Amino acid sequence: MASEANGSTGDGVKMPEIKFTKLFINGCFVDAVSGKTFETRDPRTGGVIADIAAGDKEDVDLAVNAAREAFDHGKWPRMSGFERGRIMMKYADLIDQHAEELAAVECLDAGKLFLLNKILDVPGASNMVRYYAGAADKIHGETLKMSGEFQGYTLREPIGVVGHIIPWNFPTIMFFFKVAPALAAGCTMIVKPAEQTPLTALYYAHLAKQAGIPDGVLNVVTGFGHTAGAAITAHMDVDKVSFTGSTEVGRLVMEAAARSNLKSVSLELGGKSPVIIFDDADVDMAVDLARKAIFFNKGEICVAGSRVYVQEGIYDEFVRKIAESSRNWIVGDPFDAHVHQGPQVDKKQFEKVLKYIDHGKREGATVLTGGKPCGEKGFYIEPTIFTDVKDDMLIAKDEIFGPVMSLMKFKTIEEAIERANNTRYGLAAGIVTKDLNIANRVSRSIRAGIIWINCYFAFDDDCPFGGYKMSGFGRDSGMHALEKYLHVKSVVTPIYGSPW
Ligand code: TXE
Repeated sequence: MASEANGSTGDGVKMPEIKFTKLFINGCFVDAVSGKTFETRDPRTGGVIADIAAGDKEDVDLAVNAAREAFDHGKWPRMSGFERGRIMMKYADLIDQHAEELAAVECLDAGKLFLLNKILDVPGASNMVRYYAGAADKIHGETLKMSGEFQGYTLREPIGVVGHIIPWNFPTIMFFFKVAPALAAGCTMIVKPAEQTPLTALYYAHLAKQAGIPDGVLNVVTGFGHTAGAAITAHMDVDKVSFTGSTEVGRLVMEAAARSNLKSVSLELGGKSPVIIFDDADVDMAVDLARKAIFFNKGEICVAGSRVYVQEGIYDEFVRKIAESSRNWIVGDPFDAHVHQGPQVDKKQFEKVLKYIDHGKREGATVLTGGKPCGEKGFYIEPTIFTDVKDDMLIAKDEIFGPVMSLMKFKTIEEAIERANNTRYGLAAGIVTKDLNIANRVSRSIRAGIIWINCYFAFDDDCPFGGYKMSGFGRDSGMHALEKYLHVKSVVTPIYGSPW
């Protein structure tokens, strides 16, 4: 390992003080009704960072009551979109003012690189808030050309009380993927952050209050999935659940919605995304792209390019170069600015990834690089590349959610399309070629929600993002995300004596 991963903050970054550990309900930080807490841990060492209030059904009831009251009788859904946008702009400025501290808290809690949190995740979040702030006063209906003696128009109204259940891999970005469009739409909400990474969500709740978002509009209930999370999905007074997480839990969310009040559901779930590299590609560029596509954020990304298909003409050169380049991928303390990859988020994920690596070896795939944990303590794993992978091996089929690439060879464009689509998931795909026709043909043939041509992870606030197949449905980001938080109401009036 390039850095000692010894619990120091490296590079002199100030270790953040943990200020917020309680539930945020109706504008106040409060203990859980049960008084119970759980530990959030530092993945660099496994040591405890803080004890966090463990919300459960009673706490969710309180948060939903607060959100219901704020929706039914409060100012937020009733104020002009312009005024909501103005408050959201202030919220965005406050996020920027606290960027350094937020980035450090996120690094400590999630093992994500401090520097990237500071220059990408936190500013990305504030810009997302600004994007939707700008949209808040542009939510229009349409006029309807009705036949006969009627005319009509549509209103787009906030859907109501929303439950956002979010994961741990991008705690900041996921929070605002959900919260920013819902705020702009005029909804009120309860956020349940992942139990592994509750800290920044509580900080964002505090900043929301400072910005002037009224009490009860944004509530945060920390706790576990089977308790707090399940209580949100089963609640009779929650109008919508927006979920990002595993496909298994996505299924439970839908079941709970069906068994309770048939609340609207949107799901952003797992992936096993292909990166297809054609013979005409610049091999050095393709190596760099494929390396980042799987190792960025320690592979804990739903759109990670975990299946890499390389055409036979450049396969050998690609294998040689990617092996070399992944040896230069530095694993270590995420506070250290020279490090590329921090620790996996927790012991459970660390063990899950190692189990898959072990499985790959036993299935007969060849370890080209990595293949084991690194460091004396904490949850660090070497960037791992398997060759001789067959499409039906578990490592080529399951979402590993770690720094593990399956590298495969193909002959023809038709074969690449068929094998890329041979998955239950459909979140993302990458194509590397200089041939415009190949790029267009393949991007139309792949069943996935986002296709990157000669790039990867190119996100933008204006770019809708979500899955096909078992990667879920509904879109985060872009103007499409606003639609999830709006109802469409038709209003019809008669016209007497109209010649039309
Ligand atoms: O996910 P969970 P886990 C995938 C990835 C990862 C695997 C397991 O493959 O290795 O899922 O991760 C809440 N009712 N992804 O176990 O359990 C939970 O508290 C309501 C991909 O952490 O799905 C957390 O807030 N909520 C993914 C959130 O769901 C429940 C990102 C996600 O946790 C619940 C994360 C329940 N019964 C993991 N059970 C992506 N798409 O990016 C749990 N939760």
